[in-house]
Amino acid sequence: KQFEEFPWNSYLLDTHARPAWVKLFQNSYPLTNNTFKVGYKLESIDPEHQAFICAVTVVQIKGYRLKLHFDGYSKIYDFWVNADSPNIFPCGFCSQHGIPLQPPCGYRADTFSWPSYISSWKAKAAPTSPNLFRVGMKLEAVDRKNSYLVCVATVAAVLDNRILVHFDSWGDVYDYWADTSSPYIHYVGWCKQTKHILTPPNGIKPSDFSWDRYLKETNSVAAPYRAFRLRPQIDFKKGTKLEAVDKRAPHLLRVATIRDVLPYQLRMTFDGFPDHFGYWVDDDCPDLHPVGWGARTGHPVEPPPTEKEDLASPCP
Ligand code: MLY
Repeated sequence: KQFEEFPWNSYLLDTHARPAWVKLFQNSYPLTNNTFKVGYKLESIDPEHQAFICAVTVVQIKGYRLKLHFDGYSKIYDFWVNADSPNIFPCGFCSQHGIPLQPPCGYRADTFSWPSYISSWKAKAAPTSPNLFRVGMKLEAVDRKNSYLVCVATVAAVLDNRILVHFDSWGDVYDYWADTSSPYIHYVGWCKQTKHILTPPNGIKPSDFSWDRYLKETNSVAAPYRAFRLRPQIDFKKGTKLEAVDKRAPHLLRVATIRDVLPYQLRMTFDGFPDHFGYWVDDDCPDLHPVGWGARTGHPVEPPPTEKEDLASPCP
């Protein structure tokens, strides 16, 4: 090991704190090693523009995490993912699934093809239950970039047990991939039933919008009620500790504490940093890990800064 492991045992004793229960994490400690290597090419959903699946290259490895670079583009767009991320695919995946691939900068989508390439990682697990969504079906979905809005939406693509949510009348920059069990997607009529305001497509007044008329006009159907398989919430407890990627420095894994819990969400803070550096994340966020994850996967855990380091932190 080239780095010192974070001393969780003594830290928990010193701070009189308990770790968040290991079973609460999606894939607590990975059973496989990260077999990616720097230089490997693959296809990845663009986290900032999810309607795009792009040609990317692994540029850095840290334990079970990898940093990906969009081929031909500036490295300011580089981003980190877990080695088992459901958003990365082997080369050729898009063409096998009839999905357009955004080629490296400077290449044309219609002529680009991956050179023969042998992937060294295992195939993805099969989807758990049949996905009843079909491209073109309508639904009511939370706009993840404006999360107070529930809007008229369409299934733009289907992949295993996920759908690409697209907002009617808007560009695809708001599109996002949602699991069929996501709490952010709802059946047609959900807003009415639960007394939420439904945001209609641009140009239609909320008071004028009617699903019946809209489905007829757009010659489309509502996604069936059974297609929505709302997952259970994860029972994280306030005050417990975990290891979390810091979204402001996504190459770092920090010591964190759960401060608040809401359905499907939790607010965490980073130990040694002021409370307002904390933020809300989904309870199934892939950047939350149990205590000991860094040590097991070969990723350093940043020790919380102490007073000595002259941070604006009110350490006791
Ligand atoms: N104030 C924002 C809201 C955009 C909402 C888009 N959703 C519905 C897809 C804007 O006008 O840009």
